[in-house]
Amino acid sequence: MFLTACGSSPQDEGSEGAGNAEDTETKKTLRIVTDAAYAPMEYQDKGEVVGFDIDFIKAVAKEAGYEVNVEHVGWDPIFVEIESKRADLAVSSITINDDRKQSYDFSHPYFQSTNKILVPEGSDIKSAEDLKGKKVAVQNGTTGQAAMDALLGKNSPDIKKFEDNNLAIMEMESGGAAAVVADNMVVEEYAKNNPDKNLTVIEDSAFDSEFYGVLFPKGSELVGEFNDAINAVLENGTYTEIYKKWFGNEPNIDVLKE
Ligand code: LYS
Repeated sequence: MFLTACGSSPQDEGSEGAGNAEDTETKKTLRIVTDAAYAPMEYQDKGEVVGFDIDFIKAVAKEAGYEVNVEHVGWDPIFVEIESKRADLAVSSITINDDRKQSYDFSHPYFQSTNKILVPEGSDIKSAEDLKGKKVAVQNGTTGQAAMDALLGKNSPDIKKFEDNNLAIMEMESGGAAAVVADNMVVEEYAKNNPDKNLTVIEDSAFDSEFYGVLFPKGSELVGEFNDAINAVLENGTYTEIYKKWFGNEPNIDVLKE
């Protein structure tokens, strides 16, 4: 039988096929949680969770020797699932910041990002400063919300918070908000894919440069293994391949090496 004792007895050593013990080991399946409402980073397509982050984490997990099961749970639940250790890790365009680092562990940065402003074409909003006095829709608990808290005041009624970013965009489209503030890739992709909606994306140097990391429960033993695997996919061309598939151009990998 294959699945008896772990420590092999001496007579096993000469037996046929006694090569790599890992070959016969079943790979552990990790439970990965995400908020699949942030295209093109993570979203649902015909009931499947897809996106840059999903291809990325699958490649990294494969490199580290794990099977994965990616589950859409929503943004706020991600943090509950990770803190309670019900999930092994989360990948969801999650910006590495000091606040989150107090309660969670992060991998090395794997993606650079910044907040940008999405507005209808012809809007008089041309900069972050112009958002003052306007209703702004954001996803609750994001760096976009934090940026608006800083700009408009923490409990400003002008900040409309939504459970996911698609709802924030819908709020603007139905006239309930003048703008959406969210990560650049997401608002740029949305404006580009919906030309009939006539939307414009505004950048402003007032928004910080941010880096996404894989989120783990504090003290997770997976962090080291995943950092090694991330380095490997960055170096062996897999990351570049996935990046090109989703964004059509070459990534700047150097910026990820702090
Ligand atoms: N990168 C931002 C953050 O971490 C937005 C993430 C939103 C994901 N649905 O706060």
